[in-house]
Amino acid sequence: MYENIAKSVSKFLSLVLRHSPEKIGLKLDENGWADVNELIEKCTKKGNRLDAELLDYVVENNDKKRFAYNEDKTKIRASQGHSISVELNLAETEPSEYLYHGTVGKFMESIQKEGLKKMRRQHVHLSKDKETAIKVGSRRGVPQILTIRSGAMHRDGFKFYLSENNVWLTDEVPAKYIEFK
Ligand code: HQG
Repeated sequence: MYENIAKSVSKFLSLVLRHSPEKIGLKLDENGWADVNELIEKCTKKGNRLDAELLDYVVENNDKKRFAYNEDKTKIRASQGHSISVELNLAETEPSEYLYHGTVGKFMESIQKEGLKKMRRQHVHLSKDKETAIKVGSRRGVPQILTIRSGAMHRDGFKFYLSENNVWLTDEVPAKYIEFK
C-alpha cells in the first residue's frame, strides 16, 4: 500500500540525509545519523507525510537499500551518496581486480585528462558489475561504461570502502587506472 509514495519518500530522505538536513531543521551527527523521531516529526511539520511504519517500509523495500537504521532503530542514515561531510567509518576493503563506473559522453574528455573525481559527493562511486554502472550512467543519458583497474590501484596504495548497500567508494581514480573503450 506504500508503493506509490515510497519513491518520493526515498527522494526526500536522500535530500535531507545526504545533502541538506537544514531544509527541515534536522541535525545529523558526525557519522551521518539522524534521530528517527526527530526526522519523522520534522518531515511531517514540513508537510511530508512520514510515520514509523512508512519509514520501515522505505528502509526495507528501497531498490538500492539507500538507508539504514542503527541497531536499536533509534537512528537512521544514508549508507552513501553524501555531499555533506560525514564520517561513515567504513572498513577499508580489498576490491576485485576490476570495478565499473557509469558516466556519459560529455564528461569523457575531462575524465581522460584528470581521472574520476568525487565532484560534489564525498567519494567516487563504483560498482562490482557492469549492469549497475549502466543504470548509473543512464540517469544522465546514453551510458558510457569505464572499467577501473581497482586491483592495481589497491596494490599501489589507494584505499577502497564498501558501503552497507554494496557501493564501492574511493577518493579518486587517476586516469591511468581507467580503461577507456
Ligand atoms: C562525473 C546514485 C568530469 C561522473 C548512483 C558522474 C550512484 C566527472 C558525475 C551515486 C569527472 C558525478 C553516484 C571529471 C567524475 N570530469 N566529470 N574529472 N569525474 N565525473 O551523481 O557516480 O540513486 O556525483 O562520471 O546510482 O553518477 O542517488 O556520481 O557522472 O551510486 O542512490 O561526474 O548516485 O545513487 O555525479 O552517482 P554523481 P555518480 P542514488
